[in-house]
Amino acid sequence: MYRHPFISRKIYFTGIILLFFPGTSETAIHEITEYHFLQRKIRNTSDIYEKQLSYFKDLIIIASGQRNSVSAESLNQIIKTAVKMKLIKSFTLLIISVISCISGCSGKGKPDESRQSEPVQPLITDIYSADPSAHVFNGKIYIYPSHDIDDAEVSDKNGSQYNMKDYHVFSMEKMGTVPKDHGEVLNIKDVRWASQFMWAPDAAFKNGTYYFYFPAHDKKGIFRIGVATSKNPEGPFTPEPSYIPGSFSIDPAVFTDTDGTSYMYFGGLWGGQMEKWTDGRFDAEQKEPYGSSPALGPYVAKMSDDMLTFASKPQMISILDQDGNPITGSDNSRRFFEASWMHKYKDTYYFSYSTGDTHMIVYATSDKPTGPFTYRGIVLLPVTGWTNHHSIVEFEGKWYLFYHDCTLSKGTDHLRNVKVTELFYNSDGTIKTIDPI
Ligand code: FUB
Repeated sequence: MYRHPFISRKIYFTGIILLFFPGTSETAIHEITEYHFLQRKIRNTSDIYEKQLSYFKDLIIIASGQRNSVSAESLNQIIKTAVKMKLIKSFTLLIISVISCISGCSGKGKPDESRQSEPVQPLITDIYSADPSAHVFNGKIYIYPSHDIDDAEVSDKNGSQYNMKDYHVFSMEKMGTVPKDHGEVLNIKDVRWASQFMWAPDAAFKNGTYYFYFPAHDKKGIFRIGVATSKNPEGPFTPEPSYIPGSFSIDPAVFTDTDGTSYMYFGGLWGGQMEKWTDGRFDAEQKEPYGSSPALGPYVAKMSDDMLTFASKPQMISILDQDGNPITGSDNSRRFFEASWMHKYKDTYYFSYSTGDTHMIVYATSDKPTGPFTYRGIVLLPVTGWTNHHSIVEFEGKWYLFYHDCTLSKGTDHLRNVKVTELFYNSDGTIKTIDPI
């Protein structure tokens, strides 16, 4: 391709982006050019295919987020076609640009995205906080987040840098007010069975008691899920002497259906260890399926009436594509990774989750709480930081997405802050994708 000798590569590249994306913001241009140059750097490494594929997906997400013109389904179609055609090298941006432009210019883009007009500010600022599980109890919003700390001796793919040791609870009387920090409600030193890593928690209410669910490593370094109780939603919580029998992995989310039955959804790959469990046995060497094999998890179990144990053996939930085929292990932009959440909207069950290494919150729906679920689209595009984790709650007639990013720490992955933004549905029940800018 001809390039004027006096124009630097970055300016030249920026020019191409602006040509195809006239409205693209400075930040997006920066991100896209960074990805472009990163891709050039990795060209000589041995796992070039994997890296380029993941680069390609990220690039499409950024481009579509900016253009508001490519739906979730077409994203996956583009990825599949590009992979088949091996078009994942030098012309990626051009391809994306042309597809996005044609789709946008012809007005075929779906009105399924809600763009924030200005950046959402961190909601909790007195401590670092993440993985917010929000619930409405007694007419107030209660937030049960992880409490991030800067105690990272090691930083690795298994998330050893997320070395959290306690939990705080927050409440808000009204949306738009500063959440009240109720202080520490549970500390790892008071949990007999746990050794480290107090990750994403959740809470539930039944028969006059509040239940606080949390994952942590047991003394053997295996993730289990514990429960602690209180008479008040703001805690403090008293832990049970042992973890929930039969529990494993991370990110519990407890949903109580309109008939009063409660279910726990849970699981997470890599550091979350879900792939290491087969038939109730832990095997440290097990890896998640790749290629065309169905992806793993999440798991669901019915809770007993006292909410302290599972009333049924955890079952793996199926997440299917629009044709009824299971989402596959290599479909990284749609397969389950971690961060389960369940909510019900107009009699439909919405299971939402993080795609992990593609950094999105996506969702699938069903007419039953245990599935099978059909993949429907993206709830939240990637935020600043590696992890993406959320909850969805209705409060005073509006729906809200609680999530986190790394704004306060200026991008440190394990020092996150909770945010909230309104969530909207389309008339067909699909969720408008949120672009966090
Ligand atoms: O906060 C630790 C872990 O990071 C959570 O359990 C995951 O969902 C991810 O957000």
